[in-house]
Amino acid sequence: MNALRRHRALERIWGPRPGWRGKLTTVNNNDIGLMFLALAVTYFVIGGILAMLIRAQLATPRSAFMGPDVYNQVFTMHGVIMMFLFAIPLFEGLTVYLLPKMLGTRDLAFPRLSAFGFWCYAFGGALLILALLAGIAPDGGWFMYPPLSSTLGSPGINADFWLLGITFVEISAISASAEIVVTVLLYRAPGMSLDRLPIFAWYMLVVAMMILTGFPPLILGSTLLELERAFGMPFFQADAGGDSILWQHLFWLFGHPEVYIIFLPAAGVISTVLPVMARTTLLGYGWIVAAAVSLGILSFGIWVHHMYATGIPHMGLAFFSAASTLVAVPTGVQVFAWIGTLWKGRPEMHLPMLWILAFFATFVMGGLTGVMVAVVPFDWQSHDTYFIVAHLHYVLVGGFVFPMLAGLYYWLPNFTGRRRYFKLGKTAFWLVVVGFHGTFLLLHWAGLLGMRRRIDHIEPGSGWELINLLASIGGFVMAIGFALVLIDVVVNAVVAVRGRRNPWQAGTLEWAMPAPSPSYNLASIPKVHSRNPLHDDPDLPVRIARGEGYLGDPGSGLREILTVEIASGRPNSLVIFPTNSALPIVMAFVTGGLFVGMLIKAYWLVPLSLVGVAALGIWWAWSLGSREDQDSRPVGHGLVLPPATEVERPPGWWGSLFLLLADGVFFGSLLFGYAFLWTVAPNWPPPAWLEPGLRGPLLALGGAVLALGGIRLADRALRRDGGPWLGLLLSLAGLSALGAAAVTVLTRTSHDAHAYDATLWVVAGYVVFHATVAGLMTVFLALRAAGGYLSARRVGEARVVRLWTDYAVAVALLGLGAAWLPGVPT
Ligand code: HEM
Ligand SMILES: [Cu+2]
Repeated sequence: MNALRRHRALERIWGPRPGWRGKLTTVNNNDIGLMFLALAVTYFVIGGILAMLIRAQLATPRSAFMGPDVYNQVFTMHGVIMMFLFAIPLFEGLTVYLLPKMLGTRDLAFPRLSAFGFWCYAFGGALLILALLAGIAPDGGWFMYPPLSSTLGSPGINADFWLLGITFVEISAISASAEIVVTVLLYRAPGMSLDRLPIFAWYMLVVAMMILTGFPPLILGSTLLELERAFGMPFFQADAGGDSILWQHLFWLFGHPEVYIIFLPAAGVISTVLPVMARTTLLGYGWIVAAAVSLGILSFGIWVHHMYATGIPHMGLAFFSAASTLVAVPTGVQVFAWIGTLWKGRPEMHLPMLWILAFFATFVMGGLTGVMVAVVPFDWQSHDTYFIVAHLHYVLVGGFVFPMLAGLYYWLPNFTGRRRYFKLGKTAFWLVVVGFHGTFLLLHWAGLLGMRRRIDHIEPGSGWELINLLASIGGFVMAIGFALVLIDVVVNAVVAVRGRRNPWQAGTLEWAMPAPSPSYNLASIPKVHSRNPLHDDPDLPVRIARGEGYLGDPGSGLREILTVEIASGRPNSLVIFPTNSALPIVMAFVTGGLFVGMLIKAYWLVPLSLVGVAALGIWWAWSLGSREDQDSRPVGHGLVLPPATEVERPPGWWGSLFLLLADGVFFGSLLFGYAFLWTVAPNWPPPAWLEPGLRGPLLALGGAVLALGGIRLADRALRRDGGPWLGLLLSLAGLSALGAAAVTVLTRTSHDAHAYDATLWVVAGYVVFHATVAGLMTVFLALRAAGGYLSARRVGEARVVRLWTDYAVAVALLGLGAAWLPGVPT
């Protein structure tokens, strides 16, 4: 088969359906990645316009341009859009598009999940934009502190848009992250061991793990606040046993890691682009990986530095201040590795390199002011002034936007297959950089002079007028610069001047395919021997196109892809991917019903949507798998691999594992909240603890034994080719008992009397929910067994259900134990 016929055959297998329906049903990583990127850039433009409105308002004293109501919505939405709808999704889009290419594979691990994530993002974002246009957008600042955001401070619907819209968007971040982790671990070109991973993939792995562990506290916080607003469950109200500081803990448990979740992808771009621009290899690969991993871990320990002004005990202040300064160490390791790389090479001043230099200058300054505010007395002085606003923009714009622009100009030839013909880029660069420093360097000073953030006008005679005028002019210069970048990209993408395939002579695999890349990415999968496969063998792209790697024969007509062993990169199994489908968009739409139902207080819509999501989920899962054992199949080069449906731990098991990790962090945060209120909240404990009695604990213990034993019995029977019926029945009975045990808690407390009762309600509700999910999965497994989808070799699905059952049992015992224990002595 020649290269062109292979191309046509593969495109038919992997490509989207034609026309606009193709866009709605595609699950291909190239389409989804580009859609993510386009939407994120759109949000950047919207957020930027809001920033210009802010600067216009503050350019002159007592400006009547916007009233306080509108101003509050504008700065809140600016922060919200930039943090949640621009930065994270832009990184997701870049990863979804590039990661499979870099890893030498054909798509991400769960294509339908990526599509689902994208649509959740699109719908959730649309909700917020609608609110903005209707003038009912959130106005309590991007971190939404209660009581400003409680029904007391925000009686309208505004705050609900934040809580619901953002949670919806976060679902997409969590699903994308589970998928990124599994892709990096399992889906790579054979031979790509962990120490040969492209450095970008390492960063993506760390960031995805951070999202999985960092976002759940925020989702929990939003859930609790929304429950308080909708049903009067008083988690954050001091007079009913709650504590508004709990919100701050949950928010910053997310918020601080978020800073690194935004910075690390940018650092990944720099570690990828810098060596190529310097015509050398990256210095200290191992050190950089270690630094990224330790930054990921360290950043979770220091959320309290955002709360110095809330009356934290002195010991705590000292500890968190020291820990915050410690972060400078791994950051320093990275910066020195980059400087060393520059030193070692012969840097060429192309546009990506210019943006990297702008990043260096800006980010180092942002880092220095960061060390300043990590010092407690200084923070007390500068808290909530423009010094902080300036610091955070140095870090966010310098540490994220500039590196992403470096990446944009670096990968543009790869995205479009074109050469840059119009060269507006350099002018744009200078406008942005000069405008940026003109704005924010000055604003540090305004902050030191005492200008508070979030004020809607400045008074004449305050001494801040000139600074603000100059800062606003700088802001508009920067805006013109960004507009020029956009124009530059668009005209260069449209004007057809074909470029060379690998203009920078990079060594990583994303340059080994035609540009723009075909839907299947690689015509055949190469074997990898080093970190820079294209430097080992410059002919590799041609040989890949000729089908000389693995899976070069599209004869089966199926979407075939390889998995590898995690550490060694040895080929492990053959996976058949699902095809395009409307399921993800429909499911995202039905999920949206849940949020809209809460928003417009049409509560009947909520259970209805839940049932819909469950039904669609079952349909989704049902369409996978196979009804008969399959033989191992040749994949080329004499290699024969078993199908993934017949390995012990299929990709779906790994996916579940990481989703459960996020779920476990959510639950852990819930228990943290319970313990926190218990130890510090006023009016706590309430007069009476819940006494467990005998019925509840017996139900819980008996249920746990039955569920754990039953699912194992079923597993054993399956492996002997027997019927799993008895085991599944026992497990189902056990899960029902667990659910019933949790219901005894619900019936003995009233949800809105006191924060204590409200917390127990959430804990018990969580247990009921997970027992139900595991129960549904057990029923599903029984139906699959009856339908002939399981056998002694096809045990993967049973393993997945066992994982979820074990999790449900564990959280039931922990959660109910925590609820009952204080009542035991009474
Ligand atoms: C494009 C140039 C930008 C300009 C001129 C700008 C301007 C501003 C200004 C003046 C404020 C203060 C509002 C106030 O306190 O009343 C602000 C707040 C903020 N900005 Fe930006 N910004 C820009 C880009 C960004 C980017 C790229 C991000 C994040 C990735 C970002 C994130 C934030 C956040 C989180 C806040 C705090 C909002 C709040 O207090 O609730 N900004 N911005
Ligand atoms: Cu922080």
